Amino acid sequence: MAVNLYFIGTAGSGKTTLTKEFKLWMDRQGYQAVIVNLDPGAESLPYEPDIDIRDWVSLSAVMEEYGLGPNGAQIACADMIAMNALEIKKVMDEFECHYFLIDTPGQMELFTFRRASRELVRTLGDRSLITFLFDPIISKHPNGFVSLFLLAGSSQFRFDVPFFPVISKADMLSDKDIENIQKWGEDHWELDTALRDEGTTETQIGLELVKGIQNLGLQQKIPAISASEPFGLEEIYTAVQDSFFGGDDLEA
Ligand SMILES: Nc1nc2c(ncn2[C@@H]2O[C@H](COP(=O)(O)OP(=O)(O)OP(=O)(O)O)[C@@H](O)[C@H]2O)c(=O)[nH]1
Ligand SMILES: [Mg+2]
Repeated sequence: MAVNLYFIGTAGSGKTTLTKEFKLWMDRQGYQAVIVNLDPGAESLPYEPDIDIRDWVSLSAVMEEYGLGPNGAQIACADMIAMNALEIKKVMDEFECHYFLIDTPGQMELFTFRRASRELVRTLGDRSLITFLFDPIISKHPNGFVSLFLLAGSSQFRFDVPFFPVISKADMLSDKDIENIQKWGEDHWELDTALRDEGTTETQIGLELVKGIQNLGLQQKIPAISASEPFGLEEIYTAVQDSFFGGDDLEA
């Protein structure tokens, strides 16, 4: 049974590029991966999807047919995608592969916060893992990091599947930035101190939120990866293998 590996993150965080590069990485290791595009609004993609949601639901067609603007149409599309879940699953079952790499819509709330998406993830397979991409530019300030951490936490809360955060596009960050973000992810005292040092008017709210993060036990190591260099992609593979196969490698 294949693994369904979803890439989610805020707009422009690098989901599509990572989907493409992770597929190339898997090809190089001799593992079989199939790309599924779940973004009905994608205009051009840097990869050729093996399964493409636009064959069932297209944003531009929904806008035209129902006279909706782009946001209203995205919401309609999210529900239509879920209604087509069994059909999509049937097509996925025709492929023999180790992983399905699933690229998700730019506006992540359409995927993450729609009830239909939870059903979709369930229908598409029993072995699912979500990789949450932390945008590097937002993450490098304590304030932005707390906001993204909470977004990651609330996404995790929406799906009952293993969840694996990564700092994406880490080639855009200095070693010091990466070190800071990783410290904040693992140690709430470090984050607390960084927020106080940043000293914005929202510091008090941030400190309360950090307490929440601590109480929920959300702290964890956040590996730094880059799709363009590329580096760190094997960390995602290792997380998947640890979650589902006790850390054993796939048979190439
Ligand atoms: N430096 C750098 N740039 C990257 C990397 N990955 C993606 N990008 C760039 O970031 C921009 C957004 O990348 P996408 O892969 O389209 O991001 P996305 O999350 O799929 O975007 P939406 O679907 O529109 O939300 C593009 O200009 C990419 O070339 C990376 O690892 N490093
Ligand atoms: Mg994209």
